[in-house]
Amino acid sequence: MRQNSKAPGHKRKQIVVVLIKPSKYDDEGYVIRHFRGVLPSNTLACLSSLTQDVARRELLGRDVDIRVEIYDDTVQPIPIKRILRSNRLPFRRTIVALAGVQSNQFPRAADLARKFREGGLQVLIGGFHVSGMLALSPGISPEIQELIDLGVTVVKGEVEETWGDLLRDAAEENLRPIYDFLDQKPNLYEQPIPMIQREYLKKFVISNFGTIDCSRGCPFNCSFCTIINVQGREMRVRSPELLARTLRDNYRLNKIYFYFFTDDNFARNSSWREVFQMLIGLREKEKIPIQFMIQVDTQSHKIPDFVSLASRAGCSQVFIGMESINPENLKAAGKMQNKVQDYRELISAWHNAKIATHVAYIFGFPFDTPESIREDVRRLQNELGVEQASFFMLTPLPGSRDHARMLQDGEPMSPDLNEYDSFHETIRHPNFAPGELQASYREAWKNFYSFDYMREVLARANPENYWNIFCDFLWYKNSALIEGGHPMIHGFFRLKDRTDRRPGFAVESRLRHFLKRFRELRSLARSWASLVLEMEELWLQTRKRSEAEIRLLAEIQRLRQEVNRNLHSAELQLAHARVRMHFPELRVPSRLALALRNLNFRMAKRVTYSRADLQQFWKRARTKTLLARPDKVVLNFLKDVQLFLLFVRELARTET
Ligand code: B12
Ligand code: SF4
Repeated sequence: MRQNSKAPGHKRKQIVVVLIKPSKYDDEGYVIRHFRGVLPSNTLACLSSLTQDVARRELLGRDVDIRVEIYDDTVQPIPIKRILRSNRLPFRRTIVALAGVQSNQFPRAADLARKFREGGLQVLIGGFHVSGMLALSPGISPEIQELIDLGVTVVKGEVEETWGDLLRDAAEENLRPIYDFLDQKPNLYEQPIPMIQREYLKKFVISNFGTIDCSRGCPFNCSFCTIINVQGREMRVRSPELLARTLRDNYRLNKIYFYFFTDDNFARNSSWREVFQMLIGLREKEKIPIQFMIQVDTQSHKIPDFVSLASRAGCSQVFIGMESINPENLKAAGKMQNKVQDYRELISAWHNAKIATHVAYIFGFPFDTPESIREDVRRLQNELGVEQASFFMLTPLPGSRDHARMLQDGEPMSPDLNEYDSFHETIRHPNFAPGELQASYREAWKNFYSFDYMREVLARANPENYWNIFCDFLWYKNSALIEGGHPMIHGFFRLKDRTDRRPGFAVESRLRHFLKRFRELRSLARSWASLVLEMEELWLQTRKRSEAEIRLLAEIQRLRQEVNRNLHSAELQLAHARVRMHFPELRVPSRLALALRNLNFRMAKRVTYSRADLQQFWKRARTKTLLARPDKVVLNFLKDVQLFLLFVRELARTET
């Protein structure tokens, strides 16, 4: 965006702020990027709003135009050459800000930083890796020092109150190697709210979906947590009025009404009541159909009115920091607020409010074993009945007490930060052989998201939530079991840029790369086909039926019984002949013609149940190809296509 004021007589200065959210590398050194992502970056939205605010307030002077460009490496290639070229004009300065860089994204961010520095651009890096690492580790760690030596500016902490100063230093080409704002935590109350750009959202599966952090910090003290050491244990909140204004604008301008409020613990946001009441007002008075999910702790249900107001305010799902069912593990992690004996009451409280529960669950705590992991998954399903679980492997994340202690004690940890994504083994666990934790972790995903359990969850789902949960299942199964990664990292349809490979991995020849990709895509197509059929069956067995459909089916059933009771076989034959007479244009065997006429009628019945008989037919047809009757093959194929189209139509109708 640009400022309007013009200083006559001389060329206006331009500052281009390029905000880049780096991705990470996969195990083969390719950047993890998808054709469509699932969750847009809140940090990009946040820094973009802050930059626009600096421009609006003319903090760099009246004769400076500020333009902001955002790039998300997880869903688009970074046009490095174009960005480098944009800095060549004498009146323009391009500043690259590597945004919200987590530890697992640091190696990728460092490679991007190197390329921009080689091209002479000013580069800044911020986010949880540098902030967490510098907050708890003594001195500057080697990977951060390496960037500083390259001339990259490292920013520790949050910048709501200082972004203008940083941009001014950059505009004057006077950036310092390190800025430390950790002890100057900004008051968020009146700060600009993260604003999502419509164009950016088009790169995501759901384009009416936004992220906003309504508060920062958490009062608890878990040993694996980085948040408390970067954003602090004292809560800071955003103004509910400003939030309301943004939500209204997002709805009116961009039709965004589904949110992930990214607060680490919304239950400890001291303004939760005001925020919920504001949301209730938007829903009930202004008819803005806001829906959202929040992250809460395991004591949240005990806060008077919290659950009931969340429900009225449009909460459809809570992400609960459960982490473990074993009290010994919770004690070891300092997660004293989690009381296993309260878990059932916690889950029922949210269920009674018709809000789906999604638990965060960590494997790799000291008392875990391969068998205990299996048992935990069973208990999550059978005893607690949670709709969803996200599994993580315990990882000493830089910025956490666990990491600082292990560093100090010289305990072995993976030297590759790219693996600090919570689905790689980064530490040795005495109860697991190397690779065994990884195998148990994978098995947990498979067991939890089994067909039978998903069916059980969907069969009892609140109809308003049915498609949210259904789509989550699709997303989770695709990410964890087909892509072999984590749903919070993987989107849909993996892209691989042959030439953009992690240093240390050779760039393959075109032919080799093409053949490899071909094999990968072939196996992906197979996995996708079986996933889609599984999901179609899940839908058939659990879909919510409308009153009208239930009445229609009952009526059909009644008619059938009446016909069977009252018509002689001769009369039935006559009826069949009449059908043939009414459709003379069809020159196909009469049996097939009749079957085709009946298709819609039969579909109504079949849709209600399952495609198990079709599955059986295709299985038999595959093994005894020559015995399969061609008319049945055609008919069943048509039925399958029709079912599939119905399924896709229903899926496409879901807006969130
Ligand atoms: C929401 C969230 C997610 C969402 C992401 C949604 C989204 N894309 O926005 C989801 C669920 C997808 C997710 C996934 C993961 N997450 Co996450 N996530 C968060 C959470 C809770 C909030 C993020 C947020 O919105 N913060 C608000 C923004 C504005 O804060 P910020 O990014 O820190 O930016 C501020 C400053 O750091 C600074 N800043 C940031 N960048 C820059 C750059 C420059 C140049 C400057 C000057 C300043 C600056 O300015 C900003 C404004 O003050 C954070 C914890 C937290 N409280 O931040 C964890 C957190 C960032 N996630 C974490 C992790 C580990 C992950 C996963 C690897 C885990 C996993 N397997 O799920 C994946 C990685 C996926 C990915 N590609 O991002 C860790 C990172 C720790 C670390 N040391 O790396 C955190 C800190 C939580 C934790 N467990 O400790 N996450
Ligand atoms: S409850 Fe969650 S956010 Fe709070 S300290 Fe524990 S892990 Fe961190």
